[in-house]
Amino acid sequence: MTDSPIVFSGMQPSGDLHLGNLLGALRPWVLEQHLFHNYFCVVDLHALTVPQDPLLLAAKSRELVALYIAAGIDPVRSTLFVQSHVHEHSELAWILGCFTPMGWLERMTQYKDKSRKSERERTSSGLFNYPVLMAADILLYKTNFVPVGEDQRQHLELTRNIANRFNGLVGETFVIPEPRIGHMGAGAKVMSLQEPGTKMSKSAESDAGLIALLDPIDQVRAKFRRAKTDSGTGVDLESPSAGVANLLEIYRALTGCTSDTLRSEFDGIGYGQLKDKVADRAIAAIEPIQARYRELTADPATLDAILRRGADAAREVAAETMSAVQGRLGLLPAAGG
Ligand code: AQP
Repeated sequence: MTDSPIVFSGMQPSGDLHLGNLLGALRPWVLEQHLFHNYFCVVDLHALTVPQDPLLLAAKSRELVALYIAAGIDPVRSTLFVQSHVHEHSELAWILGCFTPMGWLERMTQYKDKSRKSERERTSSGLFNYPVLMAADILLYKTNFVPVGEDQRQHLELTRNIANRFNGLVGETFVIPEPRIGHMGAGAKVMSLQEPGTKMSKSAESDAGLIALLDPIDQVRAKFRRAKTDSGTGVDLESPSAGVANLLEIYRALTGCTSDTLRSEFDGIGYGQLKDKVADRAIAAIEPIQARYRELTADPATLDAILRRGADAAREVAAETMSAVQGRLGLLPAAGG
């Protein structure tokens, strides 16, 4: 396994993990974890880019680790850890920031979208620098592949640009990572059930469009029943509205079915039936995760031990990369180091 390509990815403990996070990232991680040497991180420092309640942040960080495992991440095969437990993430982010032109960050659409939601005076510079921290996360582990949803493509490209710039200016240091997006079929961009023009997101103003992995099952069904479709009466696979197309994509991602199967199952059927079929599949995916999650959270000592082991393993590699970076830049090793 040590010679396997290296995978790094993470999620923010910034809210309720949802079907988009599952289909765009978590499930591909699980399905391919046997192929790679994996680092899966709870990126709590990223969550600080917008205001957080400290008690809630701590609770959500534990919840996220338990959900990773409940969804199928094997903590023996994969290194599971919390970003803030490995101080090299913040250190490398500072250094990479010194190699990142402002203009590159100003072009990031996620920053533009999120900063638009609050006044400029209140937008943190952390939100602006978020992609630099993400680059540090990835580059620390000599990562070859980064499995993420479509929304992270631009940040990934930036990571590659930063790494290439650093390598070009101070010497070959970083492995250039490749994005791994949508390679498991559909699911790379799950849209809100209420506003199918925007992605399903933890930070959405209302949770009506979001299927949280820990939503009560009757609520999951009710949310699918209320999903936006259009004023038509049945599924038209030739030109589905955004809401219908989203439901079909969710179904395709959940089942891995082909276009032919989609056609035979859905062409012409009523919207009520469509919603029920998608809800059934979503519930079949979510229910076992919820059951396993309940078992895991009943044993916090085991979760703590997994995180301690993960942080130790991550630190070892992160420290090695940092010392290579420091050497390149002429930063003196600490006395006795
Ligand atoms: N709607 C989505 N469809 C497919 N993939 C998605 N991802 C997020 N939303 C969708 C993928 O999930 C991973 C974790 O994302 P994150 O926690 O770093 O935050 P995010 O990408 O910003 O996701 P959210 O839910 O919108 O969180 P907030 O609102 O906190 O910013 C990533 O791989 C992402 O691509």
